[in-house]
Amino acid sequence: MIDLRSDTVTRPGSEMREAARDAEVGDDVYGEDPTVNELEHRAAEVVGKEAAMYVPTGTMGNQAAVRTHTERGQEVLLEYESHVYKWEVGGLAQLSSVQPRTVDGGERGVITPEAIEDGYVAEDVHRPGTGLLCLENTHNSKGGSAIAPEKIDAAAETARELGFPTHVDGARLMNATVSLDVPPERLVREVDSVMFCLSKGLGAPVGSMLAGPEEFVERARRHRKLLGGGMRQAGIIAAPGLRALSNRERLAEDHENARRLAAGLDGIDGISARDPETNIVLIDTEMPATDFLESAAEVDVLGVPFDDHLVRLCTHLDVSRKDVEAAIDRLETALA
Ligand code: TLP
Repeated sequence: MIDLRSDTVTRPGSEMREAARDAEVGDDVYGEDPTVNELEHRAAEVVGKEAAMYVPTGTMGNQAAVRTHTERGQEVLLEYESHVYKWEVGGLAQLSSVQPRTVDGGERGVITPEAIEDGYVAEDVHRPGTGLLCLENTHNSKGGSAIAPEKIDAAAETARELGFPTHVDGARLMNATVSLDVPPERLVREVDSVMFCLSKGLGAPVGSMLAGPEEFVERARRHRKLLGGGMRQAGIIAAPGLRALSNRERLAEDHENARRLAAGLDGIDGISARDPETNIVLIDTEMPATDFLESAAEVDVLGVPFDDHLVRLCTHLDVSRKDVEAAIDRLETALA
């Protein structure tokens, strides 16, 4: 089976399993798990923020960030296909009682200063006020577009001038840094907080980090507890996370494989592949996406539907160049 559904499907290798087995642990709700503490320290360094907090999922990291940044009833500005808005079970409403105001970020999901100024709502006796700007990098629904630091800076600076903070959903931030050849701390220099996942292309079995100023992270810890994310001997899962932090450079391989996959598939009748910037390949299909995926599954290739005629394929740690070549051949045969 060549599983291209997501970069979340990777399985921990023996090094990660050994790290989990040998991890020093303590009760993390008391702040006493040395492995979690080390991971939080290292993660904060990687993104150039004062502090970081370990969370079990990216969703929890984003939702804890929204809850920590906002007050009930405020508006949150974000892209209409962003994960925080589209794929987190309406968490904005359910968990933070905020209302989203969506912005069209175009083909690559970039939110411009003009869009922020347009979407901004000043608080008064009638209006709730804008409490937060959320950006996404790479942008999943837009095919893993890697958004340049200048664009992130411009958005965050506009938000700051208007008086509200910026959070980056950087589930695949490390893919963006590798693709743009910019260090992670530069990419999030002007934003207030960032969430990034260890469990996607970096290959950890579980876990994400939420980073920002010390005071913000301390308040976010209360919301993590509220959301059920206060874990105990979490060093067992944080240890593979520490290993995952060293997997950043190898993401270039996934990007290279994605480019090869797109080029190979683009020649096939009935489908066209968009040029990938990172590890996500979007395929436009003449037939319904679900029919395409059924034919693909018959030849042991898996992907996910992103729209009626749009399929997403993801390269990752467990997909080799040989797998990519095999996927191209098999799909060509299946569609013939
Ligand atoms: N995305 C998953 C699905 O939920 C769609 C995937 O397979 O891509 N932000 C972004 C940009 C994400 O893509 C995801 C996961 C998350 C946040 C949430 O992370 P988890 O799954 O750890 O809650």
